[in-house]
Amino acid sequence: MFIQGFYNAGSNIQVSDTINVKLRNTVSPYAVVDNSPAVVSSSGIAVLSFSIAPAGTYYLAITHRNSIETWSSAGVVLTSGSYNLSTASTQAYGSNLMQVDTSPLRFAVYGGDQNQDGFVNLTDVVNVYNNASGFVDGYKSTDMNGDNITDLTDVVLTYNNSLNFVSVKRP
Ligand SMILES: [Ca+2]
Ligand SMILES: [Ca+2]
Ligand SMILES: [Ca+2]
Repeated sequence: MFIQGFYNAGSNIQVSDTINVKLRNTVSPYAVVDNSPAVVSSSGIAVLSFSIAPAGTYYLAITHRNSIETWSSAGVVLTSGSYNLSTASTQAYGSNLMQVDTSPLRFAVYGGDQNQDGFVNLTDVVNVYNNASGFVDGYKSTDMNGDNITDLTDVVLTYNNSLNFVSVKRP
């Protein structure tokens, strides 16, 4: 998987960061069965470890500090070994991925959800803008491209996604 602002289409790699993946039942209310924190690498690989969930089929629900929560398009057989969220937008529920590269063709989870409420909207834009005004540095939820600085670049990404009403899509 790749993260919108963290991905560089020129170098074909991304800034590595921490994510979290929940296993959720495939029937309503899609209860959380297990959970795995992980680090997604610069090449988009995250190794997950689930010790609680029995064998079965589950949705994957992926979160990241400032990305839109993104679900797999359908249930995934837990023992299948891997799931690729980067090859097509349809890999995510509701096709909720954006294309970030043409060569190779790659899709990423949307950034911009600074406050992790499932929507990219004016609240996120204002929060990012406030930190950008102060040139806040370090590991922050307002840093949308992972360069450890919150500045206008991060505001623009958030603003653009808010214009497109980017939000969580889930069953
Ligand atoms: Ca490229
Ligand atoms: Ca938000
Ligand atoms: Ca930044």
